[in-house]
Amino acid sequence: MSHAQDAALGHDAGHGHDDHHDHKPAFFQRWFMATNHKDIGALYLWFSFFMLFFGGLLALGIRAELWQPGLQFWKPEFFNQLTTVHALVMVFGAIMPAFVGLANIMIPLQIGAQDMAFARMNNWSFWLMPPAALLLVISFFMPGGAAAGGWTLYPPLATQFGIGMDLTIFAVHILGMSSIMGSINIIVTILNMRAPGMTMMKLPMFCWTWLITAYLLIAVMPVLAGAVTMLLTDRHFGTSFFNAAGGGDPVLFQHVFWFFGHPEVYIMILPAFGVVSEIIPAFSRKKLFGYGSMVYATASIAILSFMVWAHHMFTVGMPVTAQLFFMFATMLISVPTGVKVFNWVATMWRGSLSFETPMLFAIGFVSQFTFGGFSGLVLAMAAVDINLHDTYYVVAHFHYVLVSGALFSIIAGVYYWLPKWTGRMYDEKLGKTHFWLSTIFFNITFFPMHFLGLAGMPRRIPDYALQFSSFNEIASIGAFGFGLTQLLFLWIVVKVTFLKKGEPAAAKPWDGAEGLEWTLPSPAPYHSWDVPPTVK
Ligand code: HEM
Ligand SMILES: [Cu+2]
Repeated sequence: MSHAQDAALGHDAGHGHDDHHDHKPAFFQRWFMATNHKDIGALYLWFSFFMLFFGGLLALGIRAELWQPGLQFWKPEFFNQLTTVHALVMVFGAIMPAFVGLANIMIPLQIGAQDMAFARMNNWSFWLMPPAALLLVISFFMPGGAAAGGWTLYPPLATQFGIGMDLTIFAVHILGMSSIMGSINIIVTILNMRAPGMTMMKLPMFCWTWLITAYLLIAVMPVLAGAVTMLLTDRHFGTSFFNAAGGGDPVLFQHVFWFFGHPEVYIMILPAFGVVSEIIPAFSRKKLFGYGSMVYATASIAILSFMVWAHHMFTVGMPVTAQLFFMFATMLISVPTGVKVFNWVATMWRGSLSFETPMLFAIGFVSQFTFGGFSGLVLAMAAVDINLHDTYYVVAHFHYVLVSGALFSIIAGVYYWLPKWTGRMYDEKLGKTHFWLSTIFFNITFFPMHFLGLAGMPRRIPDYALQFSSFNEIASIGAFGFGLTQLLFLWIVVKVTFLKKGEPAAAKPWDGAEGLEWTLPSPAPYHSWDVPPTVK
């Protein structure tokens, strides 16, 4: 049958896709010149998986050193490089690209579009990432080593550091370009390429959260680019933005950085909200409670995130009125966040719940992310933060948000949509084992850090006083357990993706799932929607 005939007749989701119809480009074209949204999404996801393991290895380097007081493995300056590159790799290499990968695969499937709006730019967005990652990795081998000022790159250290800092600045520029192009693609796709009948208020929650996130990215990535460019000119071109000796001010850097940095943490959590808002209704067999309020809450969080940056700077010596403003503005974010948590719980309320792996990770997300939110609320209180600033309490707080928050939701999304991507069901027993081991080891790693912080252990140090020993030992055991557990995840994914083991998946493997993506066969055909669906 010719393409024209096929299109004229239309074809329903049930009929088989013969090779001629579903033809894919040859290997090199397919993977190195990719324009297909699902292929690019897969590249993003595998890239981020690889970076997760690399960043994880660096974290284990940190936890190995902190196993005991005293210096065991690393020189202090190398320890600082480990924390810095671990964080940069996790934030820019693992979490953000994983969400972009999910967006690439799922947004066209969910809105009934054939592909992303700018398919070739999409290829460029992806292929900027590996060279940027390479810059971060090779910076370890430069004289002076990799950047060591923490992921915040604060001056004066960042202006005085060796050439590794220049490579880091370059990497940040490239990653920012990639993010902005990816965001433009997502915004244009969602606004212009929805299937007939899909009004904005029928948009799946995952698309809504990504649309809002994309605007955040476009707003703040240039701010980060500006901050690191000013660092670069201070370092090499005789300016003194941040150099007190030349009339500059290091605190200016903190303002510019955190005007980017705080929204950045919402960039890593809003898409997570979207993923769990898809999964919880599916496994509760109910519609998402309060869809409209979820949309408005997400938008409110995004807007408020621009007004709270100085809660990272309570200790720089700001006027008490400014402290009060930033304290209350920060606390205000708990209102829309509370709306979201309430709605997830209300969705589960009296639902017919079942606890397959995606649901376990989604519930793990809601409970532990909420816990991380509460410790954030504690830090929002200026008077308390002055005591807890730069202690392990902060490290505990942000890992509850980033690991049991962002990372758990990504894992939940991978399990939820894996049957749609591969056409096979993953091993449910192994999936559940993965969930329980991850949850247990995660809490063993990061829960004791609250106590360490409250007792005064500073962050970013390779050595500590004797009284912190036992909790550090527990945290290190947990970290190695968590790392090993993720190898199980790798195995589960490899099994269905490459070894093609597992039951064939139905078009809609989860009976409570809703959305256009489930009307396509599993695996989804190479060209997503030859005939646009109509949404009633
Ligand atoms: C998966 C997502 C993760 C993200 C996004 C993430 C992010 C971060 C960030 C932003 C920092 C701050 C570094 C700095 O202050 O300069 C950091 C530090 C750290 N992370 Fe992670 N991390 C992740 C996973 C892990 C895991 C699984 C472990 C377990 C071993 C871990 C252990 C640490 C440690 C020990 C520090 C050092 C804290 C310090 O003293 O500054 N991280 N991470
Ligand atoms: Cu913040």
